[in-house]
Amino acid sequence: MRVLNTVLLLVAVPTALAVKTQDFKTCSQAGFCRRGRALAARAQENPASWTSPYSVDAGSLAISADQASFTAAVKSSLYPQIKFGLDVRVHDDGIVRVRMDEVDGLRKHYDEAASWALIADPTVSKNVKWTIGKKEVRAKYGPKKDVEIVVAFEPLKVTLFRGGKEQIVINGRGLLHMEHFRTKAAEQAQTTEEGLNTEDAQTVLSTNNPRAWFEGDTEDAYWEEQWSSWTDSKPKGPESLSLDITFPNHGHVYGIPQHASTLSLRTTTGESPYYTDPYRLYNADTFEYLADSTMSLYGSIPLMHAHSADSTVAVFNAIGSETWIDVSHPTDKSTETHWISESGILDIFILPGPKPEDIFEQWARLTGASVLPAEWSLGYHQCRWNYVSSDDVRQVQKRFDEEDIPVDVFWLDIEYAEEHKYFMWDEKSFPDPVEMANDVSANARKTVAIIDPHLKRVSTFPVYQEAHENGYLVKTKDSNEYEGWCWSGNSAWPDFFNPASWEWWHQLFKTEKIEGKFTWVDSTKDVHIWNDMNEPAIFNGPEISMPRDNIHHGGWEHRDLHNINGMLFSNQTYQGVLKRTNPAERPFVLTRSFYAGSQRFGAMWTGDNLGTWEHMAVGIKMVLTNSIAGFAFSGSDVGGFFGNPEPEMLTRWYQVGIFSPFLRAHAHIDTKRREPYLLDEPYKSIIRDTLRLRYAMLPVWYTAFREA
Ligand code: NBV
Repeated sequence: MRVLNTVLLLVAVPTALAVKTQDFKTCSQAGFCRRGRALAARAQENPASWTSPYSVDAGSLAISADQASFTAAVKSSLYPQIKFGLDVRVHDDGIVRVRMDEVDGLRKHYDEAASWALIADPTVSKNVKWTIGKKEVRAKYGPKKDVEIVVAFEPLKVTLFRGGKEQIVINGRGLLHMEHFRTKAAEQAQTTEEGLNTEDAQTVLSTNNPRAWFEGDTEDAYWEEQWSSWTDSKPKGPESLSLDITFPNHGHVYGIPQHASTLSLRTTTGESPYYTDPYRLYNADTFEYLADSTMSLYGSIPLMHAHSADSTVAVFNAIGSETWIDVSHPTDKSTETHWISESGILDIFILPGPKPEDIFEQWARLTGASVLPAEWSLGYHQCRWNYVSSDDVRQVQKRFDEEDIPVDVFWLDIEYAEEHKYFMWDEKSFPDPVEMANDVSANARKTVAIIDPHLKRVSTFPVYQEAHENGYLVKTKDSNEYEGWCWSGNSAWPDFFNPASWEWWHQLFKTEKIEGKFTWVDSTKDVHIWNDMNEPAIFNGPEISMPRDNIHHGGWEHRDLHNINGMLFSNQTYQGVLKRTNPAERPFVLTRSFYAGSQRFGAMWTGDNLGTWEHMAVGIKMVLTNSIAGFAFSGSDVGGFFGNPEPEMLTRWYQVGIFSPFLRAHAHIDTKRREPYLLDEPYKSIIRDTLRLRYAMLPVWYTAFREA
């Protein structure tokens, strides 16, 4: 079978197809990741002498009036003048939130990631009492009072116990480091004081420097960073966050989608690592991605489950910037992880479990449950890039009916839109979009059309024009409207971090005329939406995305919130579609990019896979991993996006696809048509039966979603 598969693979996909790895960074090409890994290496070289410089100032500890939380000052022995504040609280369902931020710093670390992910401000438990000891503060809680959270003062260490057994340990390995804001000048003066010649001061901290053992002896990519042909200006200087999280009694960790990798996460460090780079979270358009890799893909959910036979716990690291996660297994029954993020505050949620189903409940209470899909959206979706005209759509629908193959939804990719100005139909090929949608609806089916975030910068495109006039677009570091290159040519991107833009976006989806405003009168309430390229994907940007020093609402840099960007786009699309009907009908929105909380707004798919057996297989693991991270409404392109699958592979792919929550066949513009009715027997009938099995099981799917 293996040999056969390889032969089929060669037939199906030319070998040249593979992600352009040179377009994406490895850890060693990202300054903050190098610094984080170097810190871990120094700790490992000096296990006896290594201690975390961070400690809690016991005298400052203040327990809240309701007893449920406490705050305390934290300091680093390396920078006694820099202040940090710690805030620890237990929610009423037992989740522990640990926050730490720099206090009165030169600038502010991005602290809004959790506010986008969470459904509400969690209520704090009334049944927790902290006991302050000499060396630590602790609280026992839970229905059996067998859960205990202990915050040790020196060095700072947070441990969750259950039944006296360690579950989660934060900073047990002393890798916690929140780089404080500094100025180049202050750094120079400081270094000079310590006896260095001024010429070297900017780049060399010297091995005599008491801080060098911890921070390293060079200012590695502190103030500017070159990569490929791009320069990242880094006006705020170093601000990364390094954090070790250990599960001393859990041999398996899961989650942190999205990667094309195994379900149980593999070792990335140590003697014989399976991977050499950490798992990366940096939403990017990694088309033709590898089928076994830690490379980042289109979405990021920084939630990790740790599992053993008798306990499941989880951590959510609420961070919006690029994050790398090293995983190692010192023994079969324990796991060490090291999280390295470019910017942001420490904002960790500890989910105590103890069973997997408890974690799902705790996660849903925190970030929301999966949206309850309209039942039709659990049926079969037929897509390709592109159905080229309204008559093409009608013809495809007719062929499905003639062959009695069940289908519920017909999709339109970017070529429906004139010059890729989304919402605007290409009048030559789609002269009658409303009639076309109605012809689909006449058979109780739906249409899905794509709306991407790149807005063509021409005054004849009202959507761009309105965004431009209202100042809703992302800015460059010099406060100009950012211009990038995408399908629509020279384009701009809406900034949904600006709440003022939301109403404007919602109104675009209205199907009735509103005087003086653009609304989508050329659509119907049965046209639902596909959001693609929302990482955002930008052809001429670094790593096919947006420059990190671009500026969003509130003055935040793109680097701070990059991984959250895609979720805001599908969220606002969902709200717009929801509002266009009264009483509201459930919207269907598919998104490629996502973050923690995206499950509230629709479905996701695993992006541009290849038509290979490896991709068919890894798609299953990716969909399951997404479910583990609370985003159940997920699927992979059936048939593979790139390549022309042989009939057997395509048939097998349908057999796999009907067991994923979201079921859509899709194909690249350069592929041959492959709608199931085009196949010869026995394949056509096998696929028909396969799809009918899916439909026979719809009540099971619908009920499972209700329960989720
Ligand atoms: O819109 C065209 C494609 C789409 O078909 C695909 O599903 C997306 O993942 N899109 C990416 C743009 C670029 C494809 C090379």
